[in-house]
Amino acid sequence: MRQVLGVGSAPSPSALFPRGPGGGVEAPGEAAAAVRALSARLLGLAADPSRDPDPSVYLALRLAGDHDLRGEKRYLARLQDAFQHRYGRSLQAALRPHAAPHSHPQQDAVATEHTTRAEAEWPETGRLALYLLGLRATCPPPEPGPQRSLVTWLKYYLEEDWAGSRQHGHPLTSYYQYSLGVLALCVHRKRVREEVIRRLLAAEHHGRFGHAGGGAVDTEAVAALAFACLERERTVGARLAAELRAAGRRARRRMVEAQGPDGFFGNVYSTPWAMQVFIATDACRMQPAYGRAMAALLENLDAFTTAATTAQALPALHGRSYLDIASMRCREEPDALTPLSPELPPEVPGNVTVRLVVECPEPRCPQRRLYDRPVPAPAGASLLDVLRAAAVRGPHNFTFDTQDTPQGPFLSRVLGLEARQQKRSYWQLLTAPSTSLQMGVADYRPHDGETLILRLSEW
Ligand code: B12
Repeated sequence: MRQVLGVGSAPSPSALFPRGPGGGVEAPGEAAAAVRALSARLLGLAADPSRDPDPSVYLALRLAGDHDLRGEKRYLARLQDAFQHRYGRSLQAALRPHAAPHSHPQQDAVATEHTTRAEAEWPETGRLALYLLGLRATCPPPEPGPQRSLVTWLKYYLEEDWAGSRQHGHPLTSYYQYSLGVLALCVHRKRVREEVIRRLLAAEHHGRFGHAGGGAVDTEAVAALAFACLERERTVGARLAAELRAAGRRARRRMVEAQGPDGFFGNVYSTPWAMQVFIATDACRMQPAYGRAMAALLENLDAFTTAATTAQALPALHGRSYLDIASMRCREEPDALTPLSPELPPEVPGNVTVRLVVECPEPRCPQRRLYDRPVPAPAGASLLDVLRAAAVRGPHNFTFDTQDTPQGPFLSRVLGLEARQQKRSYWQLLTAPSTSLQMGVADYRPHDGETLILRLSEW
């Protein structure tokens, strides 16, 4: 045992895994062992130096029941390296005209003459918010000095997002990132402007969290966590606090109504976020839907194969929410977790043939269907392998590009057509006739005879 940060006393297994009326929950001992193994696998992924450090991974390690304190320290150092390099400079210096390479010229009258918003740096509200949440979960707490400039940057990004939402009807990033920004400032006990909060309340009220790529439950849940934090930290007046409480209640009600027969709130990946809302608002024991969701999650732990999805699932599986970070104290914690190496997918003999279709709607593409070919690939291949196979196959000239993100490779360009964040277009992945995939290109493994559609969509 060493001095680290703890979140009150560890919840008992029966509190973590309550039995819903649907029953079917594993014995708490078995479930706890499975969750511990998932934490050990994430630790194994975190130890791989070829992966960029991701603040969500650090948060999941910090919110777990058991730790590898030296491993966590190493991971924090890698994170600090990445973020301090980027945000170590003061915002004022970066806003000075021509303060290239990472200036925010749109904020400066002189610079605006020379630079359009499209050229300017895009806010990183979500990533910075997650990093600040991670720093708050560190023990002993890091120096306050550098943190101040990070908070200033986050406030600035949130203002950019807020201004964007007034101008375009949605934040420049997304309501998911906007909510993370509000949550992180709240956990750091920094005041958030009432208008910024009200924008999020209005989006909740008017049901603006959904988009074609799914993710509505995830966004709704992060917003509800932000509301719960603001209310709990008492940084807002009584009237706003009452509105936030009501919004939180509505969000929980919608989640319960949206729970499918499979027990998930949305899908398997959004369910842990929704569960965090019940944990943060102390509503788990009262709510049979929570027990059903936990049971469903425990039965589907093998869905969590990537570091990003595992990191998002673990806090709820440990009975914790991001709000717990606000009340963390340095205390003794177990230090016996050892990393598990990631399992390689089993080799499958034989071949499959997948039909690959590329669609781009009018008016951008009068032709609509740009590609439609069978592509042979080894059995067990990922969609990314299929795209690679199509690209080397000629003579039909299939081309594509991906961008690395913490969630894995994001398909950004197909047949020379680029999806643009600023225009809110993206290459949607579907299986015929029209089911949107719940995984990215690197993780989805198509079966023989399946038709996969890459469709340029808007969200
Ligand atoms: C907003 C969002 C989107 C937006 C992102 C654009 C934007 N500018 O914000 C759009 C609509 C484009 C999108 C697309 C997709 N998404 Co999405 N998305 C989200 C959401 C709600 C928030 C992501 C975020 O902002 N995170 C915070 C920032 C700080 O973290 P980040 O990692 O830097 O975020 C970037 C990447 O994650 C990337 N991204 C977003 N989604 C996905 C999905 C994959 C597979 C990859 C590799 C990258 C990626 O865009 C983010 C913003 O730049 C998450 C919810 C969640 N629980 O994470 C789902 C989520 C990540 N998406 C998901 C999915 C399945 C997809 C799609 C594959 C859907 C589809 N069938 O086409 C596509 C990606 C296809 C492709 N071209 O490769 C799943 C991933 C599950 C998994 N197994 O990994 C999630 C978890 C939703 C869910 N509950 O199912 N998404």
